[in-house]
Amino acid sequence: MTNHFGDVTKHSKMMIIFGANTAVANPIGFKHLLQAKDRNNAKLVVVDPVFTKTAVHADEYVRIRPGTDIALVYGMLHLIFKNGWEDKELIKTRTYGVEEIKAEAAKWTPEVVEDVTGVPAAQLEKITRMLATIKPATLFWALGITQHSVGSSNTRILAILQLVLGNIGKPGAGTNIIRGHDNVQGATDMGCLADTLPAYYGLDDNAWNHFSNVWNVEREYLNSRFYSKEWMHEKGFSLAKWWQGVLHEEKTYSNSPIRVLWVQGTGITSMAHTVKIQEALKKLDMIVIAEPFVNEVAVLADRPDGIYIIPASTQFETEGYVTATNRAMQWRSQVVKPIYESKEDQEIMFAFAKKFGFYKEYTRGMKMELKDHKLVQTRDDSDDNFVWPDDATREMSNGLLSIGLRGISAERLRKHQQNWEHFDPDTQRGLGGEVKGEYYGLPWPCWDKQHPGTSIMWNTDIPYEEGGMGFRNRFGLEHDGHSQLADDSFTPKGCKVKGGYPQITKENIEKVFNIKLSDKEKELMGASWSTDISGIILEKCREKSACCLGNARARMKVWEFADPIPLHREPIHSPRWDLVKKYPTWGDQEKNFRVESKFISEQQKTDWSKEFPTIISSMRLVNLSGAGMLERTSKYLAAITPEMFANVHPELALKYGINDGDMMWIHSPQGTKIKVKCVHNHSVTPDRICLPYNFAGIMQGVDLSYNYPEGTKPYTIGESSNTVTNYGFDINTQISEFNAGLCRLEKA
Ligand SMILES: Nc1nc2c(c(=O)[nH]1)N[C@H]1C(S)=C(S)[C@@H](COP(=O)(O)OP(=O)(O)OC[C@H]3O[C@@H](n4cnc5c(=O)[nH]c(N)nc54)[C@H](O)[C@@H]3O)O[C@H]1N2
Ligand SMILES: Nc1nc2c(c(=O)[nH]1)N[C@H]1C(S)=C(S)[C@@H](COP(=O)(O)OP(=O)(O)OC[C@H]3O[C@@H](n4cnc5c(=O)[nH]c(N)nc54)[C@H](O)[C@@H]3O)O[C@H]1N2
Ligand SMILES: [Mo]
Repeated sequence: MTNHFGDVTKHSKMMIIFGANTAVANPIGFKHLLQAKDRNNAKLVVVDPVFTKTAVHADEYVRIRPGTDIALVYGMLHLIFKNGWEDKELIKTRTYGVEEIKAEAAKWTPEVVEDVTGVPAAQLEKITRMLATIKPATLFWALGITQHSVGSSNTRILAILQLVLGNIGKPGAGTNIIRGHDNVQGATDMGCLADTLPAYYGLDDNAWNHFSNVWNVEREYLNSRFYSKEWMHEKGFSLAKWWQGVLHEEKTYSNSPIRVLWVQGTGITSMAHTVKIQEALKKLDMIVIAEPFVNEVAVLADRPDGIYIIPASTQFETEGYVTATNRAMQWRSQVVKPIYESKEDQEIMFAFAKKFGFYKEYTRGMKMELKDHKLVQTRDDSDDNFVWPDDATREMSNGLLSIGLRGISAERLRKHQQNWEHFDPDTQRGLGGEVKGEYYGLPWPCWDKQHPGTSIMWNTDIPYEEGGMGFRNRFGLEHDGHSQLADDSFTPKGCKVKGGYPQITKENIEKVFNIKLSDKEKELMGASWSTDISGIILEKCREKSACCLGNARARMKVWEFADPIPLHREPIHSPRWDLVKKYPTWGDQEKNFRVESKFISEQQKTDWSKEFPTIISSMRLVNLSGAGMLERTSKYLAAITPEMFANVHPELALKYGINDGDMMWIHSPQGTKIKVKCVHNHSVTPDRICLPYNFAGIMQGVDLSYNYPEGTKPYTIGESSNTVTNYGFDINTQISEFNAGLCRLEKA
């Protein structure tokens, strides 16, 4: 999120949601949108293929065909440029690449958009006028946007839309991506990703060297943890296709198949292709599950041995901070000590590290402190020489400069927890006492210990010391002969460097800031702001009221991507064969993370829609979460949705002779099937169905009840919708195409 929910309540006059069912998935967050309607008379537009509980509250509901948002947004941009509604000043002085966007938008007349997306031309005109003329306007998105083969292009076109309209860096505006799980923002920040080290540092030598410093372990030692040094720079297997690392059916880049799976905090049946997952689970030598609950991985595996379940305690039994959807950190206290024989997650990991002989190196980062601009080890390597979670929080502050965590500490975050009542709920600013002027939870970037946190990203109307910043300069100073820095006419408020300037490095700091470094400073300073552990660069930035990220142009064109500007491409399995030819997907990817990924060969193999005429997409249930194992063990939550089902328009269902409440088979193009209850429902049109993904325990009609250890079977089990999720992955992130695929119904 660039902004936050309180800001929406206070400032937004216009809200547009693409592909999020916030009323169900974030009921508390959604309350803020309803308040904005009440308090600011804000208008709400909801773009969704399904008439959801969120859409019920919309002033305008836009029913879009799944996977066609890029076409719709180009249609909006077409009208924006035609009517001169764009923010000309911002575009001219602070962005790059608009000409290509304009050229693409010119092709998307309302008639073409209507044909591709199903959205009537008159409605396109209406919502574009609303978004372009009511200010400030904020934009939300979630999984309806990301879970597509074009997911990353989808997210980019929405950011471009807000840039073109000047709805960025301002109260009530922004691009607000609503995150999912509790602390999912924190999990990605901490590096639970297959392609980066913590805080998005990447995997190159600079990144490894940085962490070798932060953790005080020799670079050689880090190298030695890998089969060979080259593997340090390779992306890992992603959660979406890890099973290919076991099965090696598609081309796979690893020197041996995966033999052991360690699962800690994911339900597995929540991932696409559960039949493949099941095959992989059977083939592994060993599976370890560290969980408060049994987790249906153990059930799906359908194997007599080689499964170990380690009892992990829940979040109520541990202490530390989590990061919310708006980048704010919340300190949480331990409510009870871990019960029975369960252990906190970090204790399980410490035990693992001890067993495998790297405990000393694993915990040393927590013993490092900054003294006179130098990171020094202040306690020896003996076992219990650190305080959890305080020292872990300091380790993050020492090292995770790329997202601006230098300003955080256990002490500061605890203070926020203890002073809730002193924060304004709308602006999230501390009104008095110890937290005066700070933003609740120190939303990152929180550059240094005096910084209040960044409430609204890219806000240039407030000075750096109050959370202001210009756009980041990250991709060089020039591209195709065009400067990537902001125009000289534009200076963020209070900044002592006039006009555009680059991100701050040791090499350019003297010139950009017009200062002279002492020899000592030169000796201590790291190469750039993100690796300068000494913090001297950040000190100089504070003196100049200048953000270390620079003052640059937001680029609309990502020249190193397969599509430098977002382009509409039909889903891998599209219901429109005529459009597949016109808007084909990408060529097959020989190496995507560690496996090949099929695109065009799968899309154009055959007209899939002949045999599989119905679109399939996902939804969430308010009573169940994720793979659902946790809530389905609650009698009361389970009773709300006692069995797995799919919403089907009566007209479609009756075509197959399926009555309301009948069981039916759903068949997928890859030859898998699930048996679920048919619920006649008018939220969907006759060309599409939607189904929850929160069930497991039945596979292709086979009840796996016998696999649950005694007394652990939840109150309800059912087919996992991911058994029929279609093949298809985003080209950059490898997220599965959960939200656009095809299927065929059959009466059971
Ligand atoms: N009760 C409950 N709450 C949850 C969760 C849960 O499992 N249960 N999960 C949490 C998690 S992990 C997450 S990530 C969030 C997710 O939160 P949301 O993304 O809001 O949840 P979904 O229900 O998947 O909503 C996605 C919407 O996108 C629509 N959609 C599908 N395809 C398209 C498309 O091509 N274009 C557009 N414009 N829309 C499309 C779908 O119809 C659906 O209404 O929810 C979180 N909250
Ligand atoms: N078809 C379809 N599939 C989807 C989606 C969709 O929309 N449609 N959404 C996708 C999205 S956005 C997400 S985020 C995933 C979610 O899917 P999962 O990541 O599988 O989500 P959960 O079921 O919440 O799994 C979390 C597991 O962690 C356990 N757990 C809870 N607390 C703790 C703890 O403190 N420690 C440990 N060790 N374990 C704990 C829970 O018991 C649970 O089994 O599903 C994805 N899959
Ligand atoms: Mo999620």
